[in-house]
Amino acid sequence: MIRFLTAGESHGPALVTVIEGLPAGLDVALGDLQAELARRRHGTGRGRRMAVERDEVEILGGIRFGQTLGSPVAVLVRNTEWPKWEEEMAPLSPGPARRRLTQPRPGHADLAGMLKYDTHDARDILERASARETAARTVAGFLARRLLAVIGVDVLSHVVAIGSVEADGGVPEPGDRERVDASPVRAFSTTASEAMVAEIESAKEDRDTLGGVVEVLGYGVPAGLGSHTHHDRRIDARLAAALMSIPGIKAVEIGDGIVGARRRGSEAHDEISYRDGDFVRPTNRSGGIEGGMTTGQRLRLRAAMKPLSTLMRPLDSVDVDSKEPSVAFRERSDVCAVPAAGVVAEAMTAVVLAQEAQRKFGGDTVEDFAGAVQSYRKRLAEF
Ligand code: EPS
Repeated sequence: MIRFLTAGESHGPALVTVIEGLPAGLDVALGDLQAELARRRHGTGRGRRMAVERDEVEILGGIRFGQTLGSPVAVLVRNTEWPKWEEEMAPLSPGPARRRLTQPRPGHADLAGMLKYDTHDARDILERASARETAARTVAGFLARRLLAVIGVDVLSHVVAIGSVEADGGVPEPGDRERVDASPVRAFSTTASEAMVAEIESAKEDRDTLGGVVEVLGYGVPAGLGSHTHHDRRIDARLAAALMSIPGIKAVEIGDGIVGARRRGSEAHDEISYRDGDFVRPTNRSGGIEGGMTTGQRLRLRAAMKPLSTLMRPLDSVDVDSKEPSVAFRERSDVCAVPAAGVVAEAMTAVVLAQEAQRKFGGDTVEDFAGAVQSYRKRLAEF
């Protein structure tokens, strides 16, 4: 089973991703990985760091001559901002910190983390709670996507809401990736994109922050990934957990999950017919998942992100040293990170799809894997 771990603090020297379980023979190009990391940095509403951070990548293991070996892949993403933090984040110097952060931000991991790990410096917590870590997840997502590409599966996200501005309902196809990425907020429609940019500019002027909603679409996903047979094999549960694990994500919807709950059964499902040797559905309200298994229809998931909790007009808090009322500390931050969250949501979705595909089809080499998928597709065609 493919699995991955990441390590590294937001302002530490680097992030590391270790991903294992990939078959041998997967083509990997450094330029493509760098391009994927750049997609995550882009977007109106990101702070100054995103303009200067370069995500310097080094492959440390698992890849030889541009192909995976079947051994764990280890990738280092250097924080090019590290020189500014060398003292404050020094791994070995005895300290102390020049500035201890003692007024936790409501909505952030600060207070719960300080209580749990017994520290009066929120930096000990926020450095790892920071969404910087999602750069390392993007590496894992990139490799998972390479595997999915072998069997013609593609994953694409777009932003469907920023604050109170909603997109008009258009859904991109795989060929629309460049168009979505060209939008400063990764929205599919130009009108929505402009309104979302205006919403972010206005929040920035008010020194406030914004959340929003991203939609993730999976194309070419074969029927039968995941399983109804056990709680932890249901792919909707696994995808929801994967998306919910992204910092700031507070709700996940599969297909018409939320609106569907208000409909009658006669209006809530996707009727089945048989045409030209295939089972077809006139609608896709399920979002491509029934009974914890993919149906072969387009996968459609949504993830809602809360507004960022680092505010330039900080909320009320308490100083953990004096216990006196205070306002939360301020850190350099973003106004809105929803466009980036979409790229991370693609990565997490790709990891789960690759895991489930590999669980089903196995294979120590890309050829074994592709061969198993091909014979399964043949079986489905003859069903
Ligand atoms: C983040 C705050 C900002 C973001 C950062 C996440 O960082 P800084 O405080 O260094 O300016 O830029 O995001 C990234 C570094 C990234 O790569 O996405 C936070 O508080 O979570």
